[in-house]
Amino acid sequence: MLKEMQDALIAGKKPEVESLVEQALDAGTPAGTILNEGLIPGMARLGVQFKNNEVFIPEVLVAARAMNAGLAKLEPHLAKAGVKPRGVVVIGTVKGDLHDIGKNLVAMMLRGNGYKIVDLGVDVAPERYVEAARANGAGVIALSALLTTTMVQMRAVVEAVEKAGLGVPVVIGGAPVTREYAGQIRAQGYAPDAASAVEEIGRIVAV
Ligand code: B12
Repeated sequence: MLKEMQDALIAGKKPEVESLVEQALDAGTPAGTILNEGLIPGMARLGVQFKNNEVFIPEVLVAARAMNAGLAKLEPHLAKAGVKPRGVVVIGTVKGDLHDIGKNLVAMMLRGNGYKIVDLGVDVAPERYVEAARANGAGVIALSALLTTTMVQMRAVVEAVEKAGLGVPVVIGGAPVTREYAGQIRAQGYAPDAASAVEEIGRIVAV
């Protein structure tokens, strides 16, 4: 069923992805397995095809919609029951960047672990992070970037936060981003995937 889910995802068949996720849940498959062995490998396979020019932006967009719909079905099952509120995280994809699947996944995992999420969406300018963090009393600002050309925007956000004297830690992630880069731009945290994002943010807010 998970292989079928990958194929449906790659083909951008949103209703089929949704129904396969539901079927897998009904059959007792853990939400984490559906995510890590169904949806994410499907997106990874599509990524290879995209890189090799076997599929193009329209197909990838349709697949991304199917992915987000599948994630939405999984969300209640990824959430842990009875977790206490653990603070506010302002999250968004940086300016110039429209990739939102990884950001949505991180937001979802954080929500499932008791954080209140203020999701600013994609293409978010530095000052909007600052405003939202201030307005919502955020404990962390989380930034996503998927392009080598937009990851430089992360530095602009760190600088805007410093300039505003907010004192809110910034955590970054996304495929081209590394811990080393986080150090270079004075971001306080980095994580390579959504599960470690929860750990990293937990570590930072506990300090
Ligand atoms: C889907 C996709 C698109 C879709 C996005 C749809 C959407 N709603 O998101 C569309 C079609 C719009 C798109 C467009 C483009 N894309 Co694109 N896209 C992808 C693709 C295939 C998958 C990305 C994805 O969703 N992965 C799945 C998620 C789950 O993984 P993830 O995002 O990495 O997130 C995980 C971690 O990184 C981390 N994480 C992510 N964010 C955060 C944040 C925090 C705080 C933390 C802690 C962790 C964290 O946790 C996540 C979960 O584990 C990748 C290929 C790839 N292999 O990554 C190319 C890719 C990212 N795109 C690429 C390119 C070049 C483009 C375009 C420039 C193409 C063009 N010529 O126009 C445009 C740019 C548009 C723009 N301005 O943003 C390149 C980037 C190359 C580079 N290094 O700069 C890639 C790598 C493809 C390639 N090999 O060429 N793309």
